[in-house]
Amino acid sequence: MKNLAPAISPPSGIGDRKAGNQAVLDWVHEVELLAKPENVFWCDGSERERDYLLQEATKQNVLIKLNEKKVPGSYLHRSNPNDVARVEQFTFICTPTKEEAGPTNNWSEPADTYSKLHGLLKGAMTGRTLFVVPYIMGPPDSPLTKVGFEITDSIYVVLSMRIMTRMGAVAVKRLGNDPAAEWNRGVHSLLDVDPARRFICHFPQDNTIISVGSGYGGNVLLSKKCLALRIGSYLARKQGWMAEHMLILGVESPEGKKHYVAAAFPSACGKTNFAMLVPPKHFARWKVTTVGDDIAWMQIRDGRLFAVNPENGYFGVVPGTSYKSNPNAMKSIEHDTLYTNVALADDGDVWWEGKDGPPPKHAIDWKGNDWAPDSKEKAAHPNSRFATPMRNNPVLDPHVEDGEGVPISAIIFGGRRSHTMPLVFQSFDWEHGVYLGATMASETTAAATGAVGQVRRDPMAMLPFCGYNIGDYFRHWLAIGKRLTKPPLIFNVNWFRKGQGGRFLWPGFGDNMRVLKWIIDRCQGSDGALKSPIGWLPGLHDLDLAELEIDHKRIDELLEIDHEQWKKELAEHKKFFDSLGGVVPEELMKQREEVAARFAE
Ligand code: GTP
Ligand code: SPV
Ligand code: MN
Repeated sequence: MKNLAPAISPPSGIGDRKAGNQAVLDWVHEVELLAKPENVFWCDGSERERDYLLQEATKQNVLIKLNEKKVPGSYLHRSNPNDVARVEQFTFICTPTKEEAGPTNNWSEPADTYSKLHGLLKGAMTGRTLFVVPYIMGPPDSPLTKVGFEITDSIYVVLSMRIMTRMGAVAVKRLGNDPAAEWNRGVHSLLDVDPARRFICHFPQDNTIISVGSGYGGNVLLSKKCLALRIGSYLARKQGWMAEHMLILGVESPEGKKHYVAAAFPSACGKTNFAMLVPPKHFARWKVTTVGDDIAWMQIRDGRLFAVNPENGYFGVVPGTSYKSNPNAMKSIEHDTLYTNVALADDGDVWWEGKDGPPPKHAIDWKGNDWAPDSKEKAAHPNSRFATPMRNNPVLDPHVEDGEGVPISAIIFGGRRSHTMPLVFQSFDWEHGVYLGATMASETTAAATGAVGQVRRDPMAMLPFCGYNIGDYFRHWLAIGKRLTKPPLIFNVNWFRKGQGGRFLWPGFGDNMRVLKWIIDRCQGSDGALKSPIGWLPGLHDLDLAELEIDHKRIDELLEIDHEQWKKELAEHKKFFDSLGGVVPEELMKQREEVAARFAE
């Protein structure tokens, strides 16, 4: 077996024991006794430590240094070809009862699961280094911020966590010495990267995550989907806040009026792109800024929702990213970026499908094989990713570090739907908006292993990330609404509707500004909307389509509500609710009947 992570012996002053909290020290010691690493390395987040780890990772061929002139400070990692995306079938919520995990999660009994995982971790780090990564999720002074410690035997995970979280001394300081302080325990081991021994397990009651057998993204950066969403959503319900799979963006009008919106789209459905949107020429005096591109933690203050981005970097989809589609992402990933599973050009630059310019004549593909433009295989994996610090983003919002968060004017749901769903519509009220979120669906993507392009219900884009019973999650949304005196307006969008011939009807990307503008108009009290059975829709003249070459027929198609298709859609909503086995709140069942009744009017 290939040695996945040989032990390293850092020079003195690097990797020394740092955490003062006895509870953390005891836990690390326990894992150490179990996994039997060659040595233990405490990360402090310093530049010296980064330089040392990069040097080691390159030496071990875990990372390849890219051309310093073309992509300064950047590296390429290739994951095992059997390990390129999240694995929902191997992801478990381990609550005392199956009911607590609910009908949408894989459940596994906690005691049995601990025992199985401890068996797998026994001696698993022999000859390897055990890294302890202290980190916080959220701005350092935010009341929402959470402390986590991730133990890992992957140097790639450590270097990714440096980008994706606020890592090192800041976390040790925030935790303090109180043995009863709340902090998340995360244990990750590559084992031998065998799908048969790949388990991503969450123990919400213990604030614990154990992930084994994978080295890829959302499976192993335990801060992200595991803590910030699955454990986060569990804590959020208990503590009265919200943890959501949402981007957060700021949008400022030429008059200087600024709004923030949060949007939940499923994986690989456009969050990063929307969060970094560059308005078209006609909107040149509008400014869009990014607070977050994947996760929003929201709390109630003065009857309003305020959101923070718990992350410190972006773990974004690479293919399709270009100066045309997302110039701000391109500028962000020009330097100090960790690429996973893209192609390596002969000049040490990176390449992927959809990048600007012609493909290189020869490259090494994501699997490490020779590649040429006429190759049948893709050069970059469809779920290849960049990890880049959010500070690289030229349109980073100035309030991204505000601990109290930014006030949210609108919540947007959306997914990939070839038909049925119009470009945009607005819910009648919060409860109806929760129904839109609860019944949303999307065609599956390469972000998770399994078939691609199949419509599945994905409530609030949280199907793979809700750490407890989805019925209780819906109830939590309804309860939050009751506490809000100035609730955000709720919308639904679909950039992906297709016309005859299977082409996207809407240009998308920067032109999504036109939809955003209507949403902002509505937040400011505009009455430019038409009532329909599914909600408020913009009339043809309510959308600013100036300088867009699109004929009115196409806009009609984009906004069309086809009664036959909606009959099927509503039947699907019923089927979905029924499949959840009685956990869906009465209010949402009633919402469905009301939509059906409006169609019958
Ligand atoms: P995760 O990181 O997996 O949560 O994905 P995400 O929701 O951030 O999606 P992202 O913005 O990375 O976009 C995923 C894919 O959708 C990319 O290939 C984009 O090019 C494509 N995409 C994004 N926005 C649009 C759009 O407005 N129209 C079209 N047609 N494609 C889009
Ligand atoms: C997603 O799948 O929604 C992602 C990528 O953001 S991962 O971090 O791998 O989950
Ligand atoms: Mn995501």
